Amino acid sequence: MDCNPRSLLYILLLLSSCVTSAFPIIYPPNEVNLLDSKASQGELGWISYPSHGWEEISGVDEHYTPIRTFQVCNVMEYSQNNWLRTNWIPRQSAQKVYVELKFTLRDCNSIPLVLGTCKETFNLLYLETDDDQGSHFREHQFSKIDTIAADESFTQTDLGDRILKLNTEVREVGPVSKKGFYLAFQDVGACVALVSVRVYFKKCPYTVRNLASFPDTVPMDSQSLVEVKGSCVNHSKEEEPPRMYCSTEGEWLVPIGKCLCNPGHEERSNTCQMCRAGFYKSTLGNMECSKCPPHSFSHHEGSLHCGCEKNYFRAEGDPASMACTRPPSAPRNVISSINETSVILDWSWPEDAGGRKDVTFIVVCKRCRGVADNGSISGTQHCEPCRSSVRFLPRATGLQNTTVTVGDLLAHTNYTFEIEAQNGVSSLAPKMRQYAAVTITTNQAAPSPVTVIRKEKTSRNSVSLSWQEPERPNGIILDYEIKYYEKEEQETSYTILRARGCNVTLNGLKPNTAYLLQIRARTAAGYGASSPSFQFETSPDSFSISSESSQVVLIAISSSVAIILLTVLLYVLIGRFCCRSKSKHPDEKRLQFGNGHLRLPGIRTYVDPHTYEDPSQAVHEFAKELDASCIAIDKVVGAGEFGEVCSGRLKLPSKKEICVAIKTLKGGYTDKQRRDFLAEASIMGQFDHPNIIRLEGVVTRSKPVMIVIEYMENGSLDSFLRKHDAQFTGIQLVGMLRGIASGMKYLSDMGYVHRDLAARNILVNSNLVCKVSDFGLSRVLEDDPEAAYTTRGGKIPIRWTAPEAIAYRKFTSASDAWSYGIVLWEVMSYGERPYWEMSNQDVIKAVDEGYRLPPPMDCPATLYQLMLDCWQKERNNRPKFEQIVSILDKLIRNPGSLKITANTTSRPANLLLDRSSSEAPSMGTMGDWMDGMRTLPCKEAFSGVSYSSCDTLAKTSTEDLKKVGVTIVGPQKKIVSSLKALESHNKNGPVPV
Ligand code: ACK
Repeated sequence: MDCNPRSLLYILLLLSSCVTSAFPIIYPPNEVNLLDSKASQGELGWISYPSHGWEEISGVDEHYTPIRTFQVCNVMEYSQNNWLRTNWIPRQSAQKVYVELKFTLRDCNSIPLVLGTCKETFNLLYLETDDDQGSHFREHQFSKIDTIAADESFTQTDLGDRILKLNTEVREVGPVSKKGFYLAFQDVGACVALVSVRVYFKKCPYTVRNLASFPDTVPMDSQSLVEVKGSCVNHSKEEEPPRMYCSTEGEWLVPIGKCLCNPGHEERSNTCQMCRAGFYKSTLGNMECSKCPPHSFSHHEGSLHCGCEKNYFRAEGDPASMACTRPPSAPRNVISSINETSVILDWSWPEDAGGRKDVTFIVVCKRCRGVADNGSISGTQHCEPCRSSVRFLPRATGLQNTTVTVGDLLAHTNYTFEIEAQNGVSSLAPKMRQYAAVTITTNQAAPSPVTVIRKEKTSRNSVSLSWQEPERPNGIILDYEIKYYEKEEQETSYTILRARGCNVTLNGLKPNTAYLLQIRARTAAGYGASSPSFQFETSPDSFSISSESSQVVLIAISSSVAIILLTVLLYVLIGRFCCRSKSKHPDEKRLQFGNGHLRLPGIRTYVDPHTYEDPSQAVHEFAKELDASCIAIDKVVGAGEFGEVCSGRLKLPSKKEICVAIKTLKGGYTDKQRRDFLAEASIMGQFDHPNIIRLEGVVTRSKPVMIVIEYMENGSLDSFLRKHDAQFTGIQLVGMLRGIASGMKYLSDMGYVHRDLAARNILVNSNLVCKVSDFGLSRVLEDDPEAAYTTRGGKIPIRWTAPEAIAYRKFTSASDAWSYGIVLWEVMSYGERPYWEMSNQDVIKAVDEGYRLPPPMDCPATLYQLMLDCWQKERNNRPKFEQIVSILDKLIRNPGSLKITANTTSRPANLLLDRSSSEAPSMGTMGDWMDGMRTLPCKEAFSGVSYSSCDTLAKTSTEDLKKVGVTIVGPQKKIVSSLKALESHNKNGPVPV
C-alpha cells in the first residue's frame, strides 16, 4: 500500500473513473441550480490559494459520471491554510441558497505519522458581491458558513476492505441580496476530496391545478407563504378564482378555486380539449363530452350540441341531451255523439306521439256548407270558422284528455271538427302536422232563452214590455209564453199568456205591486229555457197633484172622463148590434171580455184572476153579480172546503127559473179565503163550453158569498159510476169520455192547465153529459182530499198526476192528458179507485218503474191503448186532447170496435202491467165495428147488408134486421139501440141514459 495519503485518495478516484455511465442527473423540480460542478466536463477554473493547496483533478462520481473534483491532503505539515474559491455565482431570484457538498475525507488514524498535523474538517465560507471580481481574492472578506466534518470516513466491505465513504452535507445561506456571491473552502490540514459542489435555491415550480396554471414562484426567505393567483388554462373559465400558496420549501399548498372547461370542451390531462365528432358538451364544466342523443349528430369537433336529423326537431326548452323529436301523428277513431246542438267528440291517442310526452289536442270548429247527400263533405264545400259563441268544454286547445264537448252550435247545421294532436315541436314543422276530421249535422233544438226584456210603459194596472228574440232561435219561433206573478206570492199562483210578437201589454195588474216575469220562446222543437226573472212594478194607486200642475191635471181628468163616456156609449151601441146579430161561437164570445188583457188574434188565453189586486174586480170582470133574492136554496148536497154545496133555484127577472148548485163561503172567512173562493168563479166565468161547468153568477155584495153554477143532476162522475156499476153501454161510456176530452181540449186551447182532473171533479147531468168542474189554482189541490204533500212541499193528487208534475211540478196540458188517462180508467172500471189500496209512495215507484194500470174488466182494447198512450213517460208523446177527441169520435162512429177487449180474464185485483208488454189491440174502422158485431149471437146478420156509413146503419130498423135474419127480439133491440145511440151522438153529442 502507498503511504502517501494524497495518492491513496487519488487512486480511489481514478479507479472510479474506469467505469463510466451516462446516468442522467435528475434534481427535484423545485430546486434551481445556480452552480453544479458535476455539470461541467472541462476545467472549472476556480481559484486555489496557495497553488500547492487545492488541486483540480478529473474523476467520476458515485454513478461513475465523469466529474471535476478538488482535493487537498497536506496532512504532514503544520499550519495549513489552503483556500479554494468558486467562480462568481449570480444569485438570480434566490433569497436563500443551499450548498450541497459531496466529499470524501480520510480519518487521520488511517494515515500513519500524521499525528499533530492531520485535521478531519474543512471550512465553508461565502462572500456576496454585486459583480464578478475576477481573480481578486481576499480571505478576510469571506464569512464562514460552517465547519464541515465527515460523518463517516470509511465503509467496511463484505470482504473486509475499507472503502472511502462519500459524504453529503447541505448548508443554507441567506438571506442573500446582492447580485451574486462566491463560495470558498478553507482547508487547515485535512485529506479531503471535494467530489461535487452544487448551489441551488428552491422555488414552487410551474404547475396546473384544477385547470389553473401557477407560474414558477420563489418563496420568501421568511417563514411566510406566498399567495399565488392561478390563470385558467385555455378553453376554460374561472368558476372561483384559483389560488395557491408557495411554501419556503418550494411546495405548493392549499389549492383554492378552480376553472371549468368551456362548452364543447372536456378536461383531458389538465387541459381543456375539444369534444370529438359525434360528441357534444353544451355546458361549462369538467364533465366528459356526451354522445349525441338519438336522431341527432355532430360532424365537427368541439360541438356544443348535436344537430337534429331531417324531419326531427328540438323544442325551445328541450335539453341538448334529449333526443330530437317530431310532431305526433293524427288522433285516431274520432267518434261524435250529437245531442241537439251540442256534440261530444271522443278520439284515440295518436299512434306516434313523435317521441315526446307533451302531447295535447286542439279542436278547430268549422261551419261548412256543401254537404253531399250521404253526409260527407263534398269537394266544393265552403268552411268558415265557427262563431266565438260556440262553447268548448273543457276548452278547445291544450286538451290533455281525448274528449271535448262542443256546445251552443246552431241547429240543423253542418260542422267539421279538425282534431289535431300537438307536441312541443308541432309549431316547428307546420307541414308535418296532421289532424283527424269529423263532420256532423246538429239536430233540432229548442230556442235559447230570451235575455233582453225592456219595460216600455207602466201604469197602475198595466205594463207594456218588449224583448229581443233569443240569440239562437234554432228554428221559427211560433210564440212566446209569458209567465208572471206577484213577487210576494212567490209563484204559488201565476198567469201565463202567449204572444206571437216580441211585445205584450199585461193588464189587470195590482197598483204599486212588484211582479216577476219570465218569457220563453217556442219552436217546433218545443219550449226553450225561460228567461231570467224580470222584475217590474206597477205605478202607485194614488198620486199627489202639486198646486202648479193641478190645472193641467184637471183638464186631463175632464178629457179622460169625456173619452170614457164616449167609449161607454160606443160600447153599448156596438153591444146592442152584436146581441141582435146571430149568436156567436162560444170561443169568439170569449174575446169580448174586456179586462184589457192581451188578446192575441187566434189564440184565446185564460186570465189569471190572481193578477187582480181586488178579487171582486176580477170576479166582476168575468162573473155576473146576482141578487141574493133571486136565489132559493133547497138543500145541502155536499161540502166543499169553503162551505156547503147546495142545490136550489135561480130566478132572474124575465127569465125561466132554473135549477142551480150553490157553493157558499162559510162565515168567518179571511180575505185570502174570500179571494181564493171567488177565484174559481173568475176562472169558470171565462169559460163557455158545453163540457165545462157553466157559471150563472156570484153573490158578493151580500152574505153568504155565493157562487151559482148550473145544476148537475147526477153529481160527481166517480160516485155516479159506482152507483151504476156495469149499467152503461160502451158507447155511453165513450160518449161521456168524449165530453170530458172535449172540455179539456177547450181548456188547453185557452192555456188553462187543470192540474186536478179526476172523475170526482167531473159533474154529470141528467143527460149523461159530463162537464169539467173544480177550477182554481193551487187552491184546487189544497181543496182536494186526494191531494197529498210531496217531498217538494206541494200538495198533489198522486194517483192522477203525471210523474213530471209530481217530481218537479211540471204541470202542463200534457200532464192533464195523463190525468185524463186515469179518468178514462176510472170510467171504464165504473169508479174503481186507481191503483186500489196501494200507498201513494208505491204508486210513484211503480209508475216510475214503468208499471201501468191494467185494463179494466171488459175494457175495449182501443180505449186501453188510449190510456197507455196518455201514460207515456215522455210527455210530448202523449196524445193532445184534440187527438183524444178525434179518436173517441172515431170509436163512436164505429162502436163495433169496442167489442174487442183488452183482457179476457176477470179484473186483476192488484196487478199492475209492465208498460212494455201491454200493447192493446187496435180497432177503428167500420169494418172493425162490424167484426165486433159478428161476435153477437146474430153474427151472420149483417153479412148480406151493404153499408157505407154510420148514418146508413143508424137508420136500420128492427124490420130491416128481420129481413137479414135477426129475428130474436133481444139482439134486435140491442143492435137498434146501439145504432140509435150512435146516431144521436153524432147529431147531438153525448148519449142520454
Ligand atoms: O158527488 P156529489 O153529489 O156532487 O157531491 C158533491 C158535492 O156537491 C161537493 O162537491 C156536489 N156538487 C158540486 N157541484 C154540483 C153541481 N153543479 N150540481 C150538482 N151537484 C154538485 C157534488
